[in-house]
Amino acid sequence: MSIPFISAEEAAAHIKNGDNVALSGFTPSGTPKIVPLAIADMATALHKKGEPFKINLYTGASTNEFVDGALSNADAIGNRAPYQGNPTTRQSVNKGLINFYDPHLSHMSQDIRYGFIGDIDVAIVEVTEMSPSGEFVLGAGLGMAPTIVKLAKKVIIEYCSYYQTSFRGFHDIYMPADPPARREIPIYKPTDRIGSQVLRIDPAKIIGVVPSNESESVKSFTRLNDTTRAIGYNAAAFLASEIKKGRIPKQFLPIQSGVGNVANAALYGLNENNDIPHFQMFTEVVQDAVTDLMENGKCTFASTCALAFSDKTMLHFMDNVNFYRDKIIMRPGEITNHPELVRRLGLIAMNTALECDIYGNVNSTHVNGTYMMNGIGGSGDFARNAWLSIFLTPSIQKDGAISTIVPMVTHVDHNEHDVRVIVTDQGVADLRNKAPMQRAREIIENCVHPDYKQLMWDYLKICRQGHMPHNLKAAFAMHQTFQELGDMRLTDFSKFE
Ligand code: 0RQ
Repeated sequence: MSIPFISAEEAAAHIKNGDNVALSGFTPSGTPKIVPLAIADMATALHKKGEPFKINLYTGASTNEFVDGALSNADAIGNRAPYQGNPTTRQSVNKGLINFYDPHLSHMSQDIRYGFIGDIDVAIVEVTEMSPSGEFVLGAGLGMAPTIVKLAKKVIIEYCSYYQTSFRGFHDIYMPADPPARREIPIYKPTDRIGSQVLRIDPAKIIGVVPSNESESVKSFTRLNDTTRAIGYNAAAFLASEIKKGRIPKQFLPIQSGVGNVANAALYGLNENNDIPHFQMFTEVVQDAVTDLMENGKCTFASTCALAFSDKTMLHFMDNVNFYRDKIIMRPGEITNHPELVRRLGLIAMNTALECDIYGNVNSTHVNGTYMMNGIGGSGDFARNAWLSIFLTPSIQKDGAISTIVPMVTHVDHNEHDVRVIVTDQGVADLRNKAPMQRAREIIENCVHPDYKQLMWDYLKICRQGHMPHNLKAAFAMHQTFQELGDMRLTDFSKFE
């Protein structure tokens, strides 16, 4: 059966108002680009004619300007899940224009298979190679590709020819059976391969192939500064001391690290510490830092869902692709983030907090408990099940007007039962085997910025006695002071005595 080449506009015309549309890719690599742009243009044209048009958009994780950017600018997203990082989508989510559902990333594919999301009307998948028999080589990220092409009623292929070298061989495509038939996922070390190098799609479902020549367009990371460098240094020094104490095996354990500037900096910290042995990664995403770590031999292997490299690093990767062929495997997000594997492999998980409280609860998603930043992503998949769950954050934000360590977090993503270690630029709080008051002292002494230390002790003085002392009137006083006066340092706890 021959599959026709069609234009992005012809592909978009197959998508109807209210359709559930699922995309390949992850943060945002491997995400289709020009068909979503054409859908956005179609939405704008229909809105001008007074006709309603919104799709429900499901992806592996965050996307890019082509997808979340263009579609939210065109007011063309109704429901959205999971994880986004686009400023326009974020605004629309916070204005209530988009219904944003924020599940753990490992749940998303199975939620679709379990029927929790409804039928998938159209799947749009970016591929980099294809055969008429329906075998496709994916690109720089997988996300939910295997599940969505299996379940979607129709599939649109976006065929990307931007890359001059082949991704063939990097993918390990595997979909678990659903309960009651599910068995263990047979990965016992990060390098194990369990699936197929190609994605098979029923040709009868394919509407057509849209040619594209777009790069991933991942923006470059902010350069390391004193704060992020100190976080990386502290995390690495802590892990090195754990190896010395025999609480991490001396051959080390696989590393998981999240997205963003802070996670990128933590990897550089591991790179620079000579007491950290070379290591493997079992993670959902690799960022720019990993190419440096691989090229100097510090990181020997990475199992990931996506290569979230900036364009410059992606070109470097492609120029040196043969060096990386036996060092990287890309798998669906359902596998990279699977709690069974996180627990079995004994990952050291490093994710990022917006704020932490003095008892070890972590907010990674909602500023002031209200304003959605990006979403929980995979952090919860890893935090609960890792050998060590570490949360990283600068001790202050916005030039010191915000302390990221607060009396009570305004939203809980990771609770005190899952968070083992907190690392800031100030130091490390080891929360293991400590009661709440012991944790509070550890966090205040080691992690709080000097501008806020006395305020934290002041808070504890006005708390009611109990297992986890709090003063309910004052628990959010620092946040309220920031909202009213623009600086948490102006908080006065004495008025709550
Ligand atoms: O604001 O953009 O205006 O400068 O948040 O903060 O310090 O640059 O850190 O890029 O590492 O992102 C948690 C958002 C951190 C991210 C978060 C403001 C701050 C800045 C970004 P500006 P930084 P990063 C991986 C696994 C989800 C959980 C996770 C994230 C902006 O890492 O989304 O790790 N994590 N998931 O000023 C007000 C606070 C603030 C604050 C930071 N307390 N109050 N603003 N900011 N703390 C993801 C996947 O699984 C795909």
